[in-house]
Amino acid sequence: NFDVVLLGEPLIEISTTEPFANGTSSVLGVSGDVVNAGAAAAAAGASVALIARVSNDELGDAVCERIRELGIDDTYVRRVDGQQGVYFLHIDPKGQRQFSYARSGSVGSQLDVSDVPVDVVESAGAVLASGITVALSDSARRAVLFAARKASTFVYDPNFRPRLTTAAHAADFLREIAPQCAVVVPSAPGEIDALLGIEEPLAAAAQLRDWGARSVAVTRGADGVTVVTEDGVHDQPSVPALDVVDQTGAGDVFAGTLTGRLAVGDDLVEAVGLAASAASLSVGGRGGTGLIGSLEQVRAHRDSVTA
Ligand code: KDG
Repeated sequence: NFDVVLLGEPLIEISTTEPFANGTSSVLGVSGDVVNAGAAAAAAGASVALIARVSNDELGDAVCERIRELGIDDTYVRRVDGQQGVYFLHIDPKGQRQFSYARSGSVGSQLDVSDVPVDVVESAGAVLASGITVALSDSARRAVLFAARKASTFVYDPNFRPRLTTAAHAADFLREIAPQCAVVVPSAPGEIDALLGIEEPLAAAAQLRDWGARSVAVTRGADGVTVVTEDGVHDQPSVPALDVVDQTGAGDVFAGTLTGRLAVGDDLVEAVGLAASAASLSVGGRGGTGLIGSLEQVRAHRDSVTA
């Protein structure tokens, strides 16, 4: 049994601090929201397995090696012939980011229900997926819905990417999946506005709970996290970052830490506190998995900045 099971597409990450141009030098990494989140869940003390498709070539070998190094079990990563998904990331000196994808038709986007081992999903402490996976293809969307229905605790991060899907599609799916969700982790103000037409975190949480989600944790950047459960509202203050190198993956680290801690028995408020600290630490490293703090580091960071 795994504490956490994730579904999604691992990506090769090519990052550069110079504008995209002929001759620009770059660093090759392995990322993708699901890898960032899985790494954070593993670092938070959970056993983690990934359900995905990765190319059956040298790039795929590098992806699998890195996944294992991050503490993620790759037993359910299928190696298939075809093209490995890639994304390009430009980080400018002000921390602004530009993404460009080379992933349409990739092997990862062809994830489908046949990739989902029912017993592994049913026995997992928690299952996590994001709107990025849903946006990849119809078959990937069906795989997420299937896994959510089998999971005892399902966490969903809308992770809206206008380059991958429309707000209307993402919003329709959010409504469809809400009744399966133990926790939804949207971000404010941009994402809740785009998907729900609501800018106010409490109103957005109320809408999602109305659609059937059990709890909602709305992340609000430097303003903290608004957590709404059947027991009421909790305002989690933000954990200030000491060093901002690259914000890529901070949301994924939040979702992964939260899911990992829920799966090992924390309550939602405790899990959210650690998740906020892990996300704040993560922006100190370059790329999606550049700085994934251990549980000790995450606890120490939370205690040092909130003391
Ligand atoms: O959140 C960071 C992700 O955007 C990055 O890892 C790339 O998975 C990625 C995506 O699909 O945008």
